[in-house]
Amino acid sequence: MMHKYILGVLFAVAFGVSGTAYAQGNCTSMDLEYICQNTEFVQGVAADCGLACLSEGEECLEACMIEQLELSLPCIDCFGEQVICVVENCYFACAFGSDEACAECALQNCEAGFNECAGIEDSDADTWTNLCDCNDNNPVIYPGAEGTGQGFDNDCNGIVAPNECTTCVADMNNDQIIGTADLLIFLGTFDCTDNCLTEADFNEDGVVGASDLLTFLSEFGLFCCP
Ligand SMILES: [Ca+2]
Ligand SMILES: [Ca+2]
Ligand SMILES: [Ca+2]
Ligand SMILES: [Ca+2]
Repeated sequence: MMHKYILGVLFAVAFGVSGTAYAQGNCTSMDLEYICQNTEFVQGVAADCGLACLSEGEECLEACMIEQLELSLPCIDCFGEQVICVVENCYFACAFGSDEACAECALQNCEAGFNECAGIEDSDADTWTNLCDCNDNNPVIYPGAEGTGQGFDNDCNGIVAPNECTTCVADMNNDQIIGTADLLIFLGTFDCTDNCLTEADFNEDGVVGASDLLTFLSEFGLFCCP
């Protein structure tokens, strides 16, 4: 009984940590990552296809883009809507004005709608949208961020630097990450009152119980210093 409940709570927490990467709009988190890695290329293809399909409409544009980009169709639909928006609102600026005038007009009229369609947002207001912010729910995590020693990959480079890791007590398997493998080891000792695995008895009161669980949860998902 107890184990089942605890397991549910822990997996809800585990899912919540990884679940933050899922986008709400038409573009999947894989789409957003692709756009982040290939921003200029994607913009160039969208502009070229938009121009090539100016008189032919949305289907032409989608076919043109899907041929060249590794994006899902719902995500490409957002680019189609954006081109229609630009044609409707910025035809004169883009057909007869400078590139800057066209871009400025598109930014003012069509950027917000595109971001909403694609699910692009900056939830933690650190100026990096979820396109490239590897954690858009934490303002000390974004590309190029300084290490804060809290166990996060602050600068989103996939490497945990000495100024990013933290001191952990719950790294049961000693792999410098608090994850589901540690969770399983911890659960194996939960409710133990006799001869408990001492590593899981974080507060050293002889019982692996609720307060140890809270300690475990507070470290879940963190990167630990060696
Ligand atoms: Ca952000
Ligand atoms: Ca962030
Ligand atoms: Ca890093
Ligand atoms: Ca571990």
